[in-house]
Amino acid sequence: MKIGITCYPTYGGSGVVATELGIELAARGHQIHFITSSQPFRLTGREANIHFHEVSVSTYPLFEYPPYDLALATRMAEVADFYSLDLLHVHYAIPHSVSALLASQMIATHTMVARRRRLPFITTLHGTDITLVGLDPSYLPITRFSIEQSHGVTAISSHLADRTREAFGVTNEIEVIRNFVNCDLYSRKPELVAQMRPRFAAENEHLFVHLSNFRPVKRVLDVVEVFARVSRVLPARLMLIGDGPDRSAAEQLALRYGVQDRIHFLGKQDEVHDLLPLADLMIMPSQMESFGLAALESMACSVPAIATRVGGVPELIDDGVTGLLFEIGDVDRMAEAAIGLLQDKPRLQAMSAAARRTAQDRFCTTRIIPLYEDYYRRVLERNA
Ligand code: GMT
Repeated sequence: MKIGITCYPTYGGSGVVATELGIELAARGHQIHFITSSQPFRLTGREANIHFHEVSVSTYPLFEYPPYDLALATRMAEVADFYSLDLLHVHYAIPHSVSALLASQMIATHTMVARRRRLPFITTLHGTDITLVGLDPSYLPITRFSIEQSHGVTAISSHLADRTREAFGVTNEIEVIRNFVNCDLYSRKPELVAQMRPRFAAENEHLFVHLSNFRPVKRVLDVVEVFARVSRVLPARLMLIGDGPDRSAAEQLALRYGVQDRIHFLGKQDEVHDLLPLADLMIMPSQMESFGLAALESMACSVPAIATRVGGVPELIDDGVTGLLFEIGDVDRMAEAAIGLLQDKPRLQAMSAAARRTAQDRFCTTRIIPLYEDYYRRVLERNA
């Protein structure tokens, strides 16, 4: 198949999923065209079967807000026409599904009659496009409209599919295809851990990790709260991977607790699969997670997560078996549980192994990518 993929190419779970999906589909022989504002950060640009089309937005003094969504729609239609794409797959509804709808209509009414055809588009919902941004009154009607107009809609968890039906009254069928991880790339390789871990923690120290875009919804301050409490009892270090609006507040809090020297602020990192396996535990205390891709990536590396019981997280983490779940903001219990787990090595080992097994058995690319391929075929058949 020839597939056009659009996503936010910068840091963020939806961009990661879209890029990894494109890479996996290309490896299976599909022709993939990324149509995005810049090259997705996990792409090297050297992958076979992958093409990248940059969307450039020309400015004009009159434009207070350059119309990216229109430039995107135009580029989508051009690429679809030139390369005879079979379908468009957009990740994150706002504004991508609106642009895809326009592109689809442009192709259906092509000025050259012979080139008029159907161009189905699929929208994958990731979370904040529904739970935060999508519910904003200025975006809700158009988000609902573009979801309803999509030829296919997928959501990354049952929770998100339910939320979309409830909050938007969407009647379209929503296919649940959960997030996935490449279990070969994301795995604990003992030689690499032995070589790299000493850079972040001494032998007697426990190592925590957190990975996010440091937006308020991630509650990065709770990560520092938990870590400060654990540090009073056990020798420990923390790797904070990512960057965003709450980074300086996290730095200030670390200073207040006097744990700043025990925290590695690593900023945005491309090779997180090398860093995650170094840790003993991940902390993901989010206010909301429609899935929690960061926790899945860490579980695949045999690192269980201390997380919050929100959104789609319970669909990923089996509380007490593959990780531990808490109420939002309950940093005391999270710290207490982390200390207990780190002091009980056999239990931690069992949980790490169970986390890895879950990633392998339920969320590996080998299991999830065929679900997308099958869904594409069904959408194409329906719209032949
Ligand atoms: O919250 C983020 O990290 C950004 C956001 C995005 O769309 O980039 O993430 C959402 O999509 C991820 C990938 O599907 C999910 O794993 C996250 O749970 C989801 N975030 C929220 O629902 C807050």
